[in-house]
Amino acid sequence: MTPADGAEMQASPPAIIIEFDASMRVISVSLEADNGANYDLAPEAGRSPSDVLNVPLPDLPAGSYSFEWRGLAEDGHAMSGGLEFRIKGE
Ligand SMILES: [Cu+2]
Repeated sequence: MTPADGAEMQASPPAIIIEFDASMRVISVSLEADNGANYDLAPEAGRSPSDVLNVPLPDLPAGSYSFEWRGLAEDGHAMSGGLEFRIKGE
């Protein structure tokens, strides 16, 4: 996963990238900041099955962020996950 869960970084990452063990149809993603801001994001693959979730990010201000995804595995099982990261700024 990029960034790693719990990562602290100096600058906004260009994207969130998560590699799956098998193909996943990601249905929704969400990114929420600790100031309550929500970001409207979309996976690069849209809702097509892929073994990599790549979510391009806007330039995010300093703060703590919580990212979540939900999807369906190839066998139809509902899956979800997430990660948290912090941007410290300059
Ligand atoms: Cu399953």
